[in-house]
Amino acid sequence: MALGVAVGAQGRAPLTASAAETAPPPLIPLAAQINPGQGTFTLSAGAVIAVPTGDAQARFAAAQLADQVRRVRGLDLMVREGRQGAAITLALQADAPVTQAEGYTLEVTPSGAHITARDEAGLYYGAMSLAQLLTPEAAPGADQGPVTIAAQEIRDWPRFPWRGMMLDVARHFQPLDSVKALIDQMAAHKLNRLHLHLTDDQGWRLEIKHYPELTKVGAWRTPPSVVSGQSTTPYGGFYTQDQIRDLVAYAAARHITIVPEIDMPGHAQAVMASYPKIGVTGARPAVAVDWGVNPYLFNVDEPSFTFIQTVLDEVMTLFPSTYIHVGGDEALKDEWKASPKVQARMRALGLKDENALQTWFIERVGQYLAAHGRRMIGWDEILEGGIPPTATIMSWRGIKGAVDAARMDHDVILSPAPTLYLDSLQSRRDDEPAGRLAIVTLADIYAYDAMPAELNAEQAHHVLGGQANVWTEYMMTPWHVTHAVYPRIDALAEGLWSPKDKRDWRGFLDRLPAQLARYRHLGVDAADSAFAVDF
Ligand code: TNX
Repeated sequence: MALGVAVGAQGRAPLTASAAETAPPPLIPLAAQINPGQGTFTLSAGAVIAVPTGDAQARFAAAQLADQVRRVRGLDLMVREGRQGAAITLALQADAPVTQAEGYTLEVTPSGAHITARDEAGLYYGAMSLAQLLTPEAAPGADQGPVTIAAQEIRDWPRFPWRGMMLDVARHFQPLDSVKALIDQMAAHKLNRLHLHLTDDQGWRLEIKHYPELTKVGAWRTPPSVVSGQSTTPYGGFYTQDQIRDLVAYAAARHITIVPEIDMPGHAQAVMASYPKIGVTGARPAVAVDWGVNPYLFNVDEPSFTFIQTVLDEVMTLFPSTYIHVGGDEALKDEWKASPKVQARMRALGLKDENALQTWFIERVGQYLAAHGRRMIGWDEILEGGIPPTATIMSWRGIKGAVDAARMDHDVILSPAPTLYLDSLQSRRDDEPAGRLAIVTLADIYAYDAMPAELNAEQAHHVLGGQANVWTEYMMTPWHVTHAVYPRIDALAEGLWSPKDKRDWRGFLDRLPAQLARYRHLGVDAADSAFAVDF
């Protein structure tokens, strides 16, 4: 592969004790502070990781550390309670030096490595950093046996609290194992929000007990011919509530919150295919087989809100996330314009146009969520009729929506197209798999700063962070999702976690080969076309 700068680093000789002291720390995302120490620490097979008695979360973090070191380096480590004879320790400490949420201290001395944190997420991220330090090799064959790393003290904490990825499981259903594999890598990269786009015109992917047709009908569509040949077997899938509970717990153990999205009032054709009366016209379309923006909208009458609230009741039971995403994007208003009943309701409510009606609609849902202790997120289109008072804005059409909303004292999350749209192509290479026409390279994502320069310090507090979105119109297989995500996730993670003044593109490229080697060991098929551009 044409690795550019990374090639030199990939051919590097295995680390010796003195090289370990000078090599770039193989950390992605880079830590906030790294202070060099004296000497080196060597870890051999059979070494012990000690966790406090009875701390199940710390034990899990230690087990994850051991698992990564075993799979990437081939070293077996043991996890046990009690510090006696331990090479590595993990401990929650109320007075740990790093005070920021999710932060940690990792102290490496010639006799061991010690992680302390004030919260469990910090302990977990300390373990993830140590796993990277212990798997530093880029050169094939140099990555087995005892490992020697430099003595150092790392103090680290996140730049943003919201470090997210969105996965569209509606356009092409994504199997649970693939979602879990994504969660594993998000956690290793210190990302902490997985936004699942669960519903769209092309499919409804979440079992709702009150409305079984949503998954009996709405989860299936006529297969694309490339999949089916001549077959007419329905194409799609959905997650049962038991599967979702398992997935939410799997993510939570890795300090990731799953944020569900139920898209409304547009992108709702699969709902109308299942329950036509919830729509404006009452007509029953088929579940969509094509992409783009379709006309089907939720009605604005009471049965429609009863439906939405009942769905959200089940969603809130399944997903503990404070934030629930209600979409709000790309809702063409034609059906609302053409319906005398909707127009009459609009006038009765004193609303001047359909954009104002959308704001009223979304705010009504937001109030329902607020009454249940949750908070509503919507895409930036929900600003068009005036900002719904309870909304947090996720800005995708550039950053204007985020800037406007932050100035109006609303929290915001940045995920602008095309830069953070991982359905964008990575290169102009002939074998680049299909995607949106924009080319978004690793360097583009690395250069992206989720803090809009337009905001003053007070408004900046409203920026929760950013996320990259994996829309799957083009991604029929888990392989394609993997190709879109890796290694661009590395650039994303560094942008959202590491301090702005630590950003260093060349340094990132020096640290990347070790990460690519980890991907190889873990069977993650990262896109080499990410490097087929001039840096
Ligand atoms: C716009 S981003 C959409 C999605 C598409 C995506 C394709 C947003 C809120 N809506 O429905 O999948 O573009 O990149």
